[in-house]
Amino acid sequence: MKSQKAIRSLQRAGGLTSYLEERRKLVEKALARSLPAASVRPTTIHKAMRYSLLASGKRLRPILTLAAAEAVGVSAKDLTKILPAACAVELIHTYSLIHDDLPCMDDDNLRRGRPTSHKVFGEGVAVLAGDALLTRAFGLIAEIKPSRRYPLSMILEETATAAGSLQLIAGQIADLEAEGKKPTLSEVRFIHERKTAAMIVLSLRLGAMTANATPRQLKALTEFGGELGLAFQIIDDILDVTQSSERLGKSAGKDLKASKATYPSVIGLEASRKEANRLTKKAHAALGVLGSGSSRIAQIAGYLLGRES
Ligand code: GRG
Repeated sequence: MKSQKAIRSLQRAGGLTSYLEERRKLVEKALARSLPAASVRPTTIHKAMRYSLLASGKRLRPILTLAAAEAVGVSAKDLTKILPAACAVELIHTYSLIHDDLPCMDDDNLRRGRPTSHKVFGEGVAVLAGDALLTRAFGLIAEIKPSRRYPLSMILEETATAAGSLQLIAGQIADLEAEGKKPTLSEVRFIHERKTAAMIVLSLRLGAMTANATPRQLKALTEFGGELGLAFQIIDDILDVTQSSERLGKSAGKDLKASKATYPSVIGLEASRKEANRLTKKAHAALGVLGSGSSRIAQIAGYLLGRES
């Protein structure tokens, strides 16, 4: 695997750091506009929604939505039309984090460097803030101006499937049921593909579909997302073991304590690193048909492999 130093110099060379920062700012502004102001009644729910959504997330998913659109030809100045889709995936992701942190699920105190929603607002409000973010996400989907090839009904159906009982919730329930057991590698993979990769695939597909990608381009980005999503979760598993809570902005070492289904617990740290590396290479290979348009998205995959938080 490339050294951290080599990865960082690669990023600097390609201007990835400033690209990510610019896209993050664009997303942050759109997210702030996507919800009612904290002063709108009932203020508690809007404060709670904004508290979790506007905390310091990496914004990986919405950035991937924008980057997928760029990879199939949308120019930087036209990205505003992709923002409703980008924000929708971030709202769904944030809802899932709030609910995952609840005492009846992972029971966590720290998220995005802050006390979790239920610690600040109480469990009832945290449940409702998650519900309201998920619901608002579908409101944002309705704001998408669909492209010629992909009607809004298709975008809606894909979003509902990725967030529903066959994908995100399937992964979460399998994760809950695997706790304290000794899952096989294929069971861990089942969880990771649904809990994490499905939302990453959705992020890319929404960007590509809104940008009228050709079927070949959409297929390539879908394959890329599947490999990247799994690699991303394996890295997340590794960081849980190797990094501090301070660095991650969430409780580190929890997977081991809660006997969670993770790659390191099944195949060990070194084999997990190798697997994340292998999947990232496969992800890069999937981008072949996109040509030079995909260079940014390929860089993002390399960056995620080398991330430390
Ligand atoms: C409650 C329906 C439901 C699902 C929960 C999101 C989730 C599923 C569980 C949270 C714990 C976890 C390990 C999820 C896998 C996805 C993941 C790595 C989330 C963290 O994503 P980042 O690192 O977080 O992109 P930020 O805060 O930067 O957005």
